[in-house]
Amino acid sequence: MDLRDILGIKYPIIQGGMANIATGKFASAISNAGGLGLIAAGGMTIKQLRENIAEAKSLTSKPFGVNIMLMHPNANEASDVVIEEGVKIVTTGAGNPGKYMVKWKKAGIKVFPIAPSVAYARRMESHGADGVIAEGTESGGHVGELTTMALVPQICAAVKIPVIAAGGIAGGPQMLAAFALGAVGVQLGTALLLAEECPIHTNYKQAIINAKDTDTTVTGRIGGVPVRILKNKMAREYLKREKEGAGLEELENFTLGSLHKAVFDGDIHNGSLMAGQVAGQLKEIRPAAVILQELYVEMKKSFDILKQISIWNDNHKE
Ligand code: TUI
Repeated sequence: MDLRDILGIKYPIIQGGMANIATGKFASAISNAGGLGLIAAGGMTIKQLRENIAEAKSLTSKPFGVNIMLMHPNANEASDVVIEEGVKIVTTGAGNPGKYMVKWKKAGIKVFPIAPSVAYARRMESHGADGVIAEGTESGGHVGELTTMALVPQICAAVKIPVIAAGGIAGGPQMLAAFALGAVGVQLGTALLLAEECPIHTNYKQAIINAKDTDTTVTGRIGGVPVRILKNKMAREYLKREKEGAGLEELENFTLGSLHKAVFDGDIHNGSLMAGQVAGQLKEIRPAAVILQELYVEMKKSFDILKQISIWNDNHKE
């Protein structure tokens, strides 16, 4: 079960969905760099989704896919568009894609739902998913409860299909750890926000570069949808409203509008700067091809270093 063979890609790395960010141009840059690029249907109209798929087809001959954000109102229509446009790979997030699985499998689409728990991963396997993406709460954006460290091995033990690890992965040691936990590949989101090709506002990229390890927080754990973002004025305002008992709809509208402000206007104070806990370790804007290649090389180096530590020495004296 080598993800590179399953997907026809150079590195066992897939791009996170990233609604409002991952265009056809960006996805094709990731695919051309040797990973699996994904167009995020969330945040696009159906017309834009078709246009972005057409653009990706024109910009890469490598495999790419579409991520469908199931909480988005366009999800139903998007589930047909991927079939009509001959998309070969679909990942899903933020909900249960069960009702689409039969038609996707009939169309020959490989489906990788994002799973925040063991029960959900099992359900996806029984629906015929080709693999699951076990996404820990270290991730940016909409998150579950469990950490990658706890979630990945438990899902690996529960299902026979390939498991891809996500959340908290941006460097070689973390990618190596994902394989140690039983994953066959990794999904990167935050690390790819700093790709030269990533179309977010430069202020958003700079805010990630400036962030330290403790600079993310999760809004929506009490009254809304849990979303990990960089701490700023907007995050403080959201958490205050949430504590005061604001309703789900008010909070959701507040977040969605704010993502737009961050991505397009570069408003780092009022925008929702979705980012994972690895933001603190990211310091450079680099081409996607360099990010992916260096991650892969760094993972192999980490393995060599790991093999040299004395813990493997059975003759070690107490
Ligand atoms: O979906 C994500 N990450 C996202 S989506 C997003 S856009 C957004 N904007 C504002 C509010 C909310 C979302 C930004 N980041 N990751 C995958 C993910 N899926 N995380 C958690 C889940 C999930 C949660 C529950 C998957 C399935 C699920 O199942 C519920 C059920 O129906 O059983």
